[in-house]
Amino acid sequence: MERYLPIRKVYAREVLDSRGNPTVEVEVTVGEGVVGRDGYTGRAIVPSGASTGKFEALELRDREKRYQGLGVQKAVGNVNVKLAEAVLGENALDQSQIDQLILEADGTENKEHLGANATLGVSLAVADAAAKALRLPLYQYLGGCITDRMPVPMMNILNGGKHADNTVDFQEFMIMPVGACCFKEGLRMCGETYQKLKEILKNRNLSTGVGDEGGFAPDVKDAREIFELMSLAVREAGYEPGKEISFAMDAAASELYLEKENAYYFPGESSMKGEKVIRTAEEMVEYYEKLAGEYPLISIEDGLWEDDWSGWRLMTEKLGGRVQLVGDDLFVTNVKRIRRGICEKAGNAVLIKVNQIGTLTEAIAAVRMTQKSGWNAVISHRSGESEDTFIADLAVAMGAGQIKTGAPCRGERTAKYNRLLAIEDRLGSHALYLVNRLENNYTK
Ligand code: 2PG
Ligand code: MG
Repeated sequence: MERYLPIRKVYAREVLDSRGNPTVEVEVTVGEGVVGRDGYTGRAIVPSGASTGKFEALELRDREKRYQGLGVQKAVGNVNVKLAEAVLGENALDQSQIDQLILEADGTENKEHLGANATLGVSLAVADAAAKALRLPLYQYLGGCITDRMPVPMMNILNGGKHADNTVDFQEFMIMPVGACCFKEGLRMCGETYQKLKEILKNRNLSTGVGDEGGFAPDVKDAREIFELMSLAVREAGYEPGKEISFAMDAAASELYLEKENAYYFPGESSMKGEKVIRTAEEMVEYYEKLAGEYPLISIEDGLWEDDWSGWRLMTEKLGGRVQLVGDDLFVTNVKRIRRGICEKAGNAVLIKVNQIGTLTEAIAAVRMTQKSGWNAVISHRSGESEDTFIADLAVAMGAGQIKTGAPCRGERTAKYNRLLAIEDRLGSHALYLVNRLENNYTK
């Protein structure tokens, strides 16, 4: 690395996320001059999940009285003392070296010493500061000079599971504008469908309140009823389901899995139907096969729980040829688990969440391994988010082709969509949309 851009200051504070829980914000100042005069300051706010995978890097919480134990003062202190010590004076342009120093300062496999919320905050803020110092947009700094591929939004319009207090057991129901000509038009198509869905729910006296990711959270019976509502909303918005807008879902099945019964329990469906609804792994796969046969369902995330490798293999065998099977809790953005998935043919796509692994370099390694094997990487937000838009730039930088970042509602979600609009604007006629395997393999 020829140019030297020293890290001059690292500072963290406790701020709030979209659920009102504390999280870590980090500011990193770089530059050769006097701090505050001619330095450049990058910043990052760390997201936080609700349906977290058990193999994720550790999010350090204070476990004290304030904020019901969820304070992050220890993580903040770790940034301000240990991580600052580790990276001060180092070259911000050498991201992998910075992340290596962060890993060494922590010294554990899952970041349990300093907390992945501390490590990630520093890692992302360093990249942001470096981009600013070079006067490059972040996506270009991360992705290089030929960075032109806009992601297809995987837009959540109906929330359930741990993200809402309703009867919907699967966590996320999403739409993907696969027939759009560009990101901006895709966003419009999704936004219009979202508003139609609201009208439909209202007319049926169903709740139009929203869940953690901005999707509606009505009490409905089961996945079929939801896909019917979604199909209607798409049609009423003037689009053809399957041709212009396809469906995706995140079952978040680890949350439904009962170890004692080795099966998946559907509490909401059970209460709505007045009978206990429970499905084995084989029955889950059959259920998905039926849903994908009846509706334009092109992507299923976490269809089975996070350590059911044989179930995932079965699901991939039966469905992998026509449906994108995304591992979130299964892979946790961890190259070791992704490698196993690729070898065992368990899944065919990976959800990438930067805070699951705790440094930018490791997250990028996960994307690269995924893409190298011919799989799709989907860059994703967390259910607890902020106004930080790093993942929008990351999705473009990685040429990921897909981004999951919630509904067209709630500022922390629209911040990412609005950032992508600005990026597409800036790319102008160079911007590409839907030129990937998604189009070839998974569009019905
Ligand atoms: C998921 C995410 C994001 P959480 O399961 O994919 O949608 O939810 O951040 O709660 O893990
Ligand atoms: Mg998920």
